[in-house]
Amino acid sequence: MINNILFILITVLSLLTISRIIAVSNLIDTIRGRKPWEVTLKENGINAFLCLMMVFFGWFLYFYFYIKYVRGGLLLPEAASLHGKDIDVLSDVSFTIISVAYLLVQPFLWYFAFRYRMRPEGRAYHFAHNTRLEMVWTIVPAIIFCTLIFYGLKIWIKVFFSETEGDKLTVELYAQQFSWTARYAGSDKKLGEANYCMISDNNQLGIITPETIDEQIAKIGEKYKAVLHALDNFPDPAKFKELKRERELLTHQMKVLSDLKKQSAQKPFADGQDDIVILPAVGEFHIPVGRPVELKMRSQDVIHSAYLPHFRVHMYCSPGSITTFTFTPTITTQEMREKLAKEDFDFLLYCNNICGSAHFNMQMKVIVETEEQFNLWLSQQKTFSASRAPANSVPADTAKTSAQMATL
Ligand SMILES: [Cu+2]
Repeated sequence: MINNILFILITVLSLLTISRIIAVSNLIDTIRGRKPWEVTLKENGINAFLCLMMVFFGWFLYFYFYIKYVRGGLLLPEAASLHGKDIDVLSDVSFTIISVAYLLVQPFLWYFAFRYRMRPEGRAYHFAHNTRLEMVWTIVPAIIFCTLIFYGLKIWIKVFFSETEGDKLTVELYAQQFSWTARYAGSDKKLGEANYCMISDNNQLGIITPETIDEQIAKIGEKYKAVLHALDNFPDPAKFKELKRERELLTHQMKVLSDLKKQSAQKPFADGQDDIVILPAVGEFHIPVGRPVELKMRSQDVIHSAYLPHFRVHMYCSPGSITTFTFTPTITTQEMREKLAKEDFDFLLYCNNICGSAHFNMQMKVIVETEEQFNLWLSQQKTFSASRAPANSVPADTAKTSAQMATL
């Protein structure tokens, strides 16, 4: 806070100082009998020389950053997915065209500013327009940009719409402040449905199964009763509003749960029972090499962004919708460790959208391994139903509470 105030103060004082210096120099010009807007030939010469120097300054900056970042390997790491190579070629082509245009065009820009500076012998030639010249500088960049856009579009279509060969693996990535949870479909190869009203301490993803519906109705019913009790016992006015708001939210939640309960009479909600949930505490999720992996992304709270730089995967995770990205890993973690001669190397999943105070630490390891290793790892994980603590016995009045809520 103090730093911010100091920064604002220094900026304001600096601006005031500059405006005073300009006022004083104008005053000196007036005393010397010179108009403030008059520019001498000497000043013009200095400006023109500085313009010429900008050519070398621009080139120096370009090559300095090129050596530091591009040659220094500070850009994207080696691509470890099938489509990653295409993305890299697209990026290299764009970068080359931009570099050539910059290195060739900007010297002309600054040179002309220098060449045609004001001089006593010279008088500017009035040059209104030249149709041929204007057509050239419109059509040439248009062709280059259209080529780049269509080339990019072609790769984008290939990445998002190409038919994935073979049996793809679906993994759900669930983002929340500030961790990732992964979920795999069980032997039925179907991810169970989920709903935010079903989220509880032992069902972080809100997976819907007949058991979780009953358990959640019981839990919310208890909470609702506690809030009603607190409201009936004349809480202090400050808390009254808060309690009323909570009652509203619980009523809504109970209504959603009652609807789910009604739906469960028609459909079994059985897909989620054998799902495998990898909680944030595990810190890593596994995928097989050479097999298409379909990521289905959800968010619990704010907009996050799943970023897997080695696989050239980047996709927003927004609350209320599911986003997907399919890619095929081509290098296992072990192979990459050997390539880089780094025993502790790991592929990482990051959050690439500033989502709060611990955003910087929102990451999870991705272990890429052979199909056999992956199948072995998956077979060692517990299913959703098995991993939950023994369900609390559902109170006898659950059905009654649910029926009461349904009428609200
Ligand atoms: Cu995030």
